[in-house]
Amino acid sequence: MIDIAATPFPYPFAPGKTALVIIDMQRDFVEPGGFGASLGNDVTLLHTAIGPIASLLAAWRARGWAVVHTRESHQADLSDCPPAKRLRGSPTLRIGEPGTMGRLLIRGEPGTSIIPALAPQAGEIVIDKPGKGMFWATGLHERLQALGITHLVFTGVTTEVCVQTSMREANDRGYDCLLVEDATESYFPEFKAAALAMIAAQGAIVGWHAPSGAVLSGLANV
Ligand code: C5J
Repeated sequence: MIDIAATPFPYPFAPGKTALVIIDMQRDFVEPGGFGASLGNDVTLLHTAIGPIASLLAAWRARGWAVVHTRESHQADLSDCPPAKRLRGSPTLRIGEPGTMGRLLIRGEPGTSIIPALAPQAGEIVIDKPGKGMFWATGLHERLQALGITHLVFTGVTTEVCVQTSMREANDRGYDCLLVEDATESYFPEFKAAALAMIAAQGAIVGWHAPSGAVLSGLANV
């Protein structure tokens, strides 16, 4: 085990048993014309996370460790999209309606593809998830168990929605989880700050957080 400098205390990193998780770095959240923009958000706020995620991804790939990419997406007939999700609020476009990157959040449409800077490579796990959390209706837990994964390092968007939900789901399943501070972003900076604080509160009740620099320096000799 390696100790990574983290909040609220050092994170015990398990080389080879720690998957890098990249949540929903898909065009629908990061580029204009997608689902994130349809909800009235400034998608450029998410762009600062791309560089740190790319650095972590390169570190994992260099070591041959497991990488998980997720995409929030639905089947074309919307049979896995509850009306409560599709009909809530007043977006300019709803899930399944056509936008500039195809039908919003529909599998196989251009908007659900991962942005080119972080495109998955052969052998990496790619999960299409109908919910905010990455374990609901995906079979991911069984795949991680089969690989002997015990620890998860989280990155991606958005911090307080799909990232935090996935991290809480992972914590309940027994994984030790670290969220990388500069490799996650929100449309709401104050929500990102609050999510980081509540994750690490009460003795890491959901997990740890640390900057990407601390993770990369911890791995330097592995
Ligand atoms: C949202 C996500 N924000 N990936 N999805 O609806 O966080």
